[in-house]
Amino acid sequence: MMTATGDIASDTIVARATPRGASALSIVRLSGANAIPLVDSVFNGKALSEQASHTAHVGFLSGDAGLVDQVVCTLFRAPNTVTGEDVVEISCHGGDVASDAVLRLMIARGALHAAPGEFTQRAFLNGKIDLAQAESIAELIHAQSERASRVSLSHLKGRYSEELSSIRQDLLDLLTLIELELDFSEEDVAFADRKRLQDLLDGAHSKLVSMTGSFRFGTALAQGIRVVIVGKPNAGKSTLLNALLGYDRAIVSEIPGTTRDEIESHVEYDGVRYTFVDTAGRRETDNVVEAEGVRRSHAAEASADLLLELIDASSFDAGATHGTNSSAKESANRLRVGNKSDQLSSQDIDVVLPFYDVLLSAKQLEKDTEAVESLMRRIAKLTIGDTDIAEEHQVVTSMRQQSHILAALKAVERARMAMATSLSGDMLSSDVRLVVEEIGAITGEVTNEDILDQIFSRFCIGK
Ligand SMILES: Nc1nc2c(ncn2[C@@H]2O[C@H](COP(=O)(O)OP(=O)(O)OP(=O)(O)O)[C@@H](O)[C@H]2O)c(=O)[nH]1
Ligand SMILES: [Mg+2]
Repeated sequence: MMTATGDIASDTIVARATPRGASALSIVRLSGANAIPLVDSVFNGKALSEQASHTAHVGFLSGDAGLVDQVVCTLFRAPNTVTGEDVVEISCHGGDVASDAVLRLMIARGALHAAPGEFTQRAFLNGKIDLAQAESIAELIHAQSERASRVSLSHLKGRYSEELSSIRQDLLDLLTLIELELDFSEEDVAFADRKRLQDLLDGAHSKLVSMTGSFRFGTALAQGIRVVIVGKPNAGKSTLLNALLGYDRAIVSEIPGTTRDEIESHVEYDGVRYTFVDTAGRRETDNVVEAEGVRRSHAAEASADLLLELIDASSFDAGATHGTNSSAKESANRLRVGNKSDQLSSQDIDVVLPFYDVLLSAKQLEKDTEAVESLMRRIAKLTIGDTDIAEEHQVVTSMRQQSHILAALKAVERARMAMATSLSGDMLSSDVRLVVEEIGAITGEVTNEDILDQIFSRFCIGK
């Protein structure tokens, strides 16, 4: 585990811990070796430097220009603090005036204004949290739904990191033995239990596979899902949007070309935020306003995670209706939705059914919450896959982590191969080492030196 450098520990940083704007209270927070004496020098009340950790003290702050505010200072002494350094939280009066004055006072006394994420960075450098936890703090702040914040919280609690660390530690132990074998290669000894290594690699493999599999869900949680409704004028796009939202957001009319501007609204389903975008109908038009709408709807398609291609199934014209030329990015899913099924006889339905992924009546959907629910399920399945993830703490939400997990997975696969074909211990050890490094990178553990340390600390080989 890394420790803080002298430089960082001696710099005391300060920042507003609550957002700007009107509120009952604001909090200004300091962290660093000088945090307590610094605040003490402007605090009229008890001598803060003599007070115990985790205590709160009321008093007045005053600077050269006089009284600044009446405040409560809460002291947290290192190492049991959020950053691992001495921390003072100053609760002052709400609004920007008081907190700005407190901030200015602290900076005048020598505190440095914190850079973005600097408190968290110090927590990491002081070994209070690992990288995955640091990332989860950022996620938590930006969480778009309750479920997203639950996942971030469970990462923060550290079980995710613990599981990764324990896989890594087990592999590291075996790696040590494999490397020891290499040192004795002429004598042909085997210290490392191959069966145990095989089991560990298998275990790591299945855990990593389930983690990468959760990334789609993790990203959906973190960023939401964008669903764009496209189709010809009058297909019923706006009607479908309204049905999905559960209220009349878009104007619906029998006049083709009703929707000109894109209309965007959000729905939370199963903890994920879905943004639905209603667009102008696709057609050639001389009307400049409508033409601009059509141009924009093509642009909207490019940003979609899923395209709902709506087609008026009641004016079904076999052969003609089904050519689509969309500019949507290749990866976007599509769902071909036949609309206005209420206009079809059961015979018609049999005929048209094979042409669509879903056949429905947007108009009836407005009164049928169960049908909306089933459409949402379908949409969720297409965009996220399995959302029924029990092990919330294993959900991967960061691109950085995902790339290390993928790299670790590749190395695990190579290591298993090396075992199966009993290639040289050299190959095996370099692959296992890679797995250890990649897993370590997720939580920010240092690896190369680790391995050396372990070899030298556990075994006195004497050479
Ligand atoms: N019978 C029937 N009519 C529908 C259904 N869905 C929509 N409509 C009607 O079709 C017409 C067009 O609906 P809109 O939702 O405005 O269609 P749109 O695709 O948004 O059209 P533009 O905005 O012009 O591109 C309206 O008169 C709706 O009432 C449906 O399921 N059944
Ligand atoms: Mg419309």
